[in-house]
Amino acid sequence: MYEHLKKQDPAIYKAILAETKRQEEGLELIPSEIAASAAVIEALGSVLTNKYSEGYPGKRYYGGQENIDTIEEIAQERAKKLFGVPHANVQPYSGSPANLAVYVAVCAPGDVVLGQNLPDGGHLTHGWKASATSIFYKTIGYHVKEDGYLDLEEIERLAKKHKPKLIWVGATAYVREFPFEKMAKIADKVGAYLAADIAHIAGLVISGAHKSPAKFAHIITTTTHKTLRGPRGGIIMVTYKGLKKDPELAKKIDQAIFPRLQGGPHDHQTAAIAVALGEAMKPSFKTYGRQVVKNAKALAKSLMVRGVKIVTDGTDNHMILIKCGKGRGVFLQDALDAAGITLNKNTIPKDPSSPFYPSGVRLGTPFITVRGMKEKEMDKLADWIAQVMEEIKDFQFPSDKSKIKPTFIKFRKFVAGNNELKKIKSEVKKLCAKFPLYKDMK
Ligand code: DSN
Repeated sequence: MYEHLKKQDPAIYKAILAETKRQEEGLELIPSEIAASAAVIEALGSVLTNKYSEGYPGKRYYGGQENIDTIEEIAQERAKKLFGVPHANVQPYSGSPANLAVYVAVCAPGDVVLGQNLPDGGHLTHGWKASATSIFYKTIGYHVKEDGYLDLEEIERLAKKHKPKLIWVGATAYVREFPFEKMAKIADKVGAYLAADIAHIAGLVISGAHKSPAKFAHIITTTTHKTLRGPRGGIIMVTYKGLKKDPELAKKIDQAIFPRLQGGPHDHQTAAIAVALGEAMKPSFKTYGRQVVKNAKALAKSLMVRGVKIVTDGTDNHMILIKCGKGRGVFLQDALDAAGITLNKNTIPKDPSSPFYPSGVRLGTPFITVRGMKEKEMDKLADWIAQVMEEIKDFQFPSDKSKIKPTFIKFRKFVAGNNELKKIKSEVKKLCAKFPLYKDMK
C-alpha cells in the first residue's frame, strides 16, 4: 500500500505508517473511535474525491452526475431501510453540521432549544455555551441526577416553563439507554420537535443492542464513524412521526444542508457511507453490535470487582465512565497512554472540577470489539487499568492553581520513567498482535 505516497511524500507516508502502528499495537478505547473496514477505506481513497455535485440526485448544479447519483441513492436507500425511516440525507460533512442543519430547518433565530448540558454528557451542538448554537438560539441545558441518570422531572419542568421549539435527546458521554419514549411524551406535550442524536449508538440501534428512536423522535441525526463503522460523516433522517408533524420536514432538512449550510457533498465520503451501511445490513453486524455491549458490560464488571468506581455502577451501551477523583482524569489518561491504552479524560455527573481537568475518564469497546476481542480480554484490560490506577494513586490534583504546572512536570517525569507502565505496554502489544488490524491491506 501507499507506494506513490512513499516515493512522493516521505514525511506524510512515515506519519501514516507510525499512526497505523500506534493503532495496531495499542488498545484504542475512545468510545467514538473504531477501525473502519478496508472496503470503507478504499471507497474513501477513490477518484470520487475529484467530483463536484452540489444539489441532490436528479437535481444537481453540475454535469457528469450519473455515477454520483447512483452512489448517493444507494446510501439513502440503505440508511432508510436500516433505520426504518422515510427520508435520509447523507450529505452532512459530520455530526456537528448535521445538528446545526436541524436548528436551521426547524427553528428561527432566537427560538428556545433544550439539550443535555455538556458537563452532564451532552454534546457541544446541543446548545452548550461555547457552541455557535448558543449564539443563534436560546439554549437551555438539562442535567443528569447525582446517580448519573437523566433527570426526566427536570426536563419536563424546563420544557413546560420555556416551551422549546426543539428538544435534543442523545449525548456524547452517557452510559445508560436513552428514554426515547419518555422524552417524546415531554416534547409532544409542549409541541416541540424531538431530535434524537444517535451518533454514539447508531451501530447499536441497527444491531438491536439499543432501542431505536424511530417511533418516538421527529428527526434523527448520527455520525457515521462511531459504532456504525463508516468513514467520518453524518446522516439526518426524518421519521414517519416527523412527516406527520410537518409534511415539509424532509424538504426543510435538505434545504438546510444545501444550499443553506454546505456546498458540494463529499462524494468519496458518501460512497464510503454507502459501503458501511451495506456492511451494517449483514447478520455479522448484529453479532458485532451485541458483542460491543457484552464487552462493555464485562469490562465494567471486571473494573468494579477490582474496586474501580464507575458512573451508574455499570453501562447499557458501549461506554464506561470511570470516576478517578477530583481533577485526576488527565493523570489517568496520560498514564494509560504510556501503557498503550488510549482513552479520554471526561467530566462525570456533578463534576467537582472542570472540563479541562475533569474527574473522570471515558472509555468504550467498539474498536477492540471490531478487532475480535471478547469478555476474556476485557478482564485482562480491567486488570491493566486497575494496575495503572494503583501506580499513580499518590498524584492528587492541586487545589492551589500555582501548583498545577509543577505537579504535571513531576507527574510526566514519573510516567516516563515508570517500569510498570512499560511492562504493561509490552503486554498490551502482545495481546494486540493476536487481533491484527487490516491483515488484508498490507
Ligand atoms: N466529541 C465526540 C466524541 O468523542 O464523543 C463527539 O463529537
